[in-house]
Order: sequence, then C-alpha cells, then structure tokens
Amino acid sequence: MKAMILIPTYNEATSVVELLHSLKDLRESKDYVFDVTVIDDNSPDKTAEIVDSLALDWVFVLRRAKKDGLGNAYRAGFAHVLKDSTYDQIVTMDADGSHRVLDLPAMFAAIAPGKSIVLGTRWIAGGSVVNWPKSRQLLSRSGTRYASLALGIKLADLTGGFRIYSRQLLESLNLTAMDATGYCFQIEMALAAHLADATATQVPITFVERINGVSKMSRAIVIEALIETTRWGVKRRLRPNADKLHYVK
Ligand SMILES: Nc1nc2c(ncn2[C@@H]2O[C@H](COP(=O)(O)OP(=O)(O)O)[C@@H](O)[C@H]2O)c(=O)[nH]1
Ligand SMILES: [Mg+2]
Repeated sequence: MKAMILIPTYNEATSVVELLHSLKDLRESKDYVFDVTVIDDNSPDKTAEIVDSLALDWVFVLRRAKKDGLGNAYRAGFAHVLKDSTYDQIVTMDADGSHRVLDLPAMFAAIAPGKSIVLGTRWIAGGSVVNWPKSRQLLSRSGTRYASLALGIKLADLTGGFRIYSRQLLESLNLTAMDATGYCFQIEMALAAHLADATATQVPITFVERINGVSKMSRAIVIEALIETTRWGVKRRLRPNADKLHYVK
C-alpha cells in the first residue's frame, strides 16, 4: 500500500511545519509508505514557500490562486493524486494539529479492500475532543446528528475531515459533479461513499484544538452546510436513483 496524504492549508505556516515533522518520524519508522501533498490557497503567511523551503522530497505543494474553500481545495487534490496510479489510498488531514499523526496507524489498519472509506471519529467510544469550546462541540455534534437523520447515514462523525479513501472509491465517484464549497464537503463525501456502497469503517480519534493560527470556520460555512444538507436530504427522498447517478459513475 502506498498512500498520499492531502493537507489543505490557508495560513498554516507554523502548524503545517510541525505536522510535517511528526509525519517525517512516522515515515522513517518504515512501517508506512506515504507521500504528502499540501494544497495551499496562496496563503498570505507564505505557507507554500515555507513548506517548499523544507526541501522534503516526499512533500509536494499544490498551489491554488486564491482562497476558494475546503471542498474545492480537496477536489483539486483528488484530481491531482488520481493521475498518479502509484497511490492507492488517499488520506485527508487538517494542517493545524487537530488530527494526530498518532491516530494514523489505527486508521491505516482499518482500510478495507475495494471501495473503502475510513472515518476518524470523535463521537464513538474511544474517541474524544480536547480543548474545543462547548459551543464548537455542540455545533459539530448537532451537525452530524442532523446530517445523519437528513441523509439516513448511520455514522457518528459526518463532519470530521480525518479520513482515508481508497483510490477505487474515488475513481468510482463523479467528483466534478459535487457542489460543497465549505466544510459540508465532508458530509457530501460521506454521502457519495454511502451511495457508492463503499465499506465504511469508523476509527476512534482524539481531536485536539489547534494551538497556532486561527480557525477558518465561519457563519457562511455553517449556513451552507445547513442548506446543502437539507437539499441533499430532500433530493434523496424524492429521487433516490437520480441521486445515485449524480454521485456514482
Ligand atoms: N486550501 C484551503 N484550506 C482550507 C480552507 N479553509 C480551511 N482550510 C484548511 O482546512 C483545515 C481545517 O480548517 P480549520 O480552520 O482548522 O477548521 P476547524 O478545525 O473546523 O476550526 C485546515 O488545515 C485549514 O487550513 C480553504 O479555503 N482552502
Ligand atoms: Mg482546525
């Protein structure tokens, strides 16, 4: 197995350097074979240049012209990695240290053959959240609950972004037909994986709030998630087959 770890960044210069150091340690253990692509939206804090200056031959930077939302960043990353058939698993991971390298081995171990998605999950036994304000926890938990009810998907963390997708799963999806710009990208990908009949495995993770930099979460992102999730839920009920055709090739 060879994995590509995709890390989207917007003004994450300090955090992403720390994360790359931890990944370097894991990589040097030789138990796991992976490279990294940082997907940067022209961060004013020079995240891309700083990553480049580390001169790590297993770290690539995909530079995008401007801040364009998490969904667009990830879809650009998927398109990029799918062109190189040496990578058979694609990991998605936040740059800010919230997703611990420590949890990666258990996630790698949970990969199922064929179309598969491994979901780092906070809201199951063994999972937890550290230093997140109660308000953020409530938002995340209620967001997942709402999405789970609206879409009929029985997973405990639909908004988390620490995941592993198999190449087979991503290749089976119409990624260009997806709409989500912001963080509801995570919900839309879980829905698409569900419609593609992928094997979904939940692995408990500990999510640690960032120390450096600031969150890019905004009211607009929450509103988009609410509107889109409701729209997807209604569409699923009214036209379930059309929905499947929309997402799955
Ligand atoms: N390339 C790119 N990355 C983004 C964008 N918005 C958020 N991110 C990254 O997505 C990850 C999660 O964002 P974060 O602000 O930590 O969200 P939070 O953990 O929900 O508060 C971080 O690595 C961000 O730098 C964006 O518009 N473009
Ligand atoms: Mg964060």
